[in-house]
Amino acid sequence: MIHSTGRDALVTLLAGGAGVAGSYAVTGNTPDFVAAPVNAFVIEVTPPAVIAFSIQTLGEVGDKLAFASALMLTILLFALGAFVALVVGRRARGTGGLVSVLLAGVLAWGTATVLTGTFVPALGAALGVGIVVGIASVSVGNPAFDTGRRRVLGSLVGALTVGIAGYLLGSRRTGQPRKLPERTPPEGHTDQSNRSSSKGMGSGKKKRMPDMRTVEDLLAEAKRKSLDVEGLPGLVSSTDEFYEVDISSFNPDVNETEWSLAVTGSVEEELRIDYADLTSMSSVNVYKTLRCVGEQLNAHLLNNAIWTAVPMMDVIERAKPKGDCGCVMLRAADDYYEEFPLAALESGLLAFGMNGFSLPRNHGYPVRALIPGHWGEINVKWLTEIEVLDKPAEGFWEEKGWHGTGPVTTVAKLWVENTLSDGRKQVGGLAYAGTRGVERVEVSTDGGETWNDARLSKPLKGDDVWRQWAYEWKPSGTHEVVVRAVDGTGKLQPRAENQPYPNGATGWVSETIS
Ligand SMILES: Nc1nc2c(c(=O)[nH]1)N[C@H]1C(S)=C(S)[C@@H](COP(=O)(O)O)O[C@H]1N2
Ligand SMILES: [Mo]
Repeated sequence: MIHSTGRDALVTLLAGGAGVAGSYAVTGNTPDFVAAPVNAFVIEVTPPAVIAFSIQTLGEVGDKLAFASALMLTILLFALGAFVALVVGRRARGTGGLVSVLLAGVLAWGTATVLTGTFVPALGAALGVGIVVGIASVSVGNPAFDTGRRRVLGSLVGALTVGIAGYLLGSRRTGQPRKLPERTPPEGHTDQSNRSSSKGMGSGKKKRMPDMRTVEDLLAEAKRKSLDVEGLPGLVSSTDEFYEVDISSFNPDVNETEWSLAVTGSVEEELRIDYADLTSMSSVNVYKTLRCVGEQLNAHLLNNAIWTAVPMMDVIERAKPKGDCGCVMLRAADDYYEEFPLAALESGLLAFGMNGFSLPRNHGYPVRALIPGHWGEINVKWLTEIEVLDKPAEGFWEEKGWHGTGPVTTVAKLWVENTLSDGRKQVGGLAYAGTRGVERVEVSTDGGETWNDARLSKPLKGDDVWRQWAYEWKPSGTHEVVVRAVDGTGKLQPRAENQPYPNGATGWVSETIS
């Protein structure tokens, strides 16, 4: 038999769990879910060094740990309220059950409202806690059973039911990306007419002609240029395989009809643009590769997609930015913020499409920033505001000691290792050097004594794209294979070995192959 305080503790924990599940039923995985602010709190109070370690060493496991501890803390918080309600109810005698349920509900609702700042979705939590406390209170009044055990069993069944229902309801997927309409070229437009008319103007002022390539054109180009190497990722990553890095396990769920982007701060005219306006502006389809500064040297937080986007300056310039530091703060719906030089946004894009579809929620729906050549973190997702600053400030990651807004470093990854039918060994991977481009990849099969040029995929037409490489040789015994890239300026990938924190991992990838 469980001792009665033990029983109370168990019942209140179950009620706490039901509260969290009830909240999830209403909100799903969004910031309105009660565990989201607790998760943010956990990240806030975790020392930056621990976060850096978690990102570098634990990766996704670290995220899950943070999430699990947030969930536990939230359950405890609701359990506390349920405990108070049960104690008070017991004092009230006759109407005690009703008092407990009402009090438990009100406490849970209050807690959830304070946590999330929204009071309607908080009712889900109140309902969850109320149901379990209700079952526990009713069982108390029934003399026909061993009330202690019945309370625990009843609460368990109640909590499980709420838990499963909450999980199912909350996991309903909120909106799928939809296929973007094919853009129709302007009247009478062909590449040819474009070129001749630009010459014909003869003003001497070169205006860049709009890039009219469709997503299908780009997909076809990538397919044509891909190396035929078993197991090597393609030149365009599918949306599902594209890596994801977020500051929170709870991504914002922004609706495009309520979304807008504001250009604020030190500007002549603050402006606000909505989704319909943005997507009706003239847009381009481009390849762009993203890489996270927090990844290990040979990890896979490196992908390339086709993005549909509007040049950022087409929007920012309308606000006529002033600003004394020449810098801006990009802000997002998940309270993420990153600071960046205004001048560096010249080539920036506001992306609303990924691989021919509207952006998926986890990659920043409805609109994200893309900044060619820079680490992933400045490619702000769920973008809501561009604030022109008067004096420099620090971004989210920079406050935690990272230097992740600068240009990416050069890297060659060694991702596949094959034995060909003729007995030769084959190694391959992807190489990336931001806007400098990859000029060459060199492979050594003797630990760095001698070097050979790898085959490279033909460069994709774009300013910021990776390239595939592959190399084959006749093996004899064990080989220490080392790869390194040379960027478009002729600079060799740095040899010095460094961990990702704070400037991004450096060194040459090497593998022993026998
Ligand atoms: N709003 C917001 N934008 C963000 C982040 C984030 O957590 N919140 N993560 C950044 C980081 S660290 C990286 S590496 C890229 C990853 O983009 P992806 O998840 O689409 O691959 O998004 C960046 N933009
Ligand atoms: Mo990142």
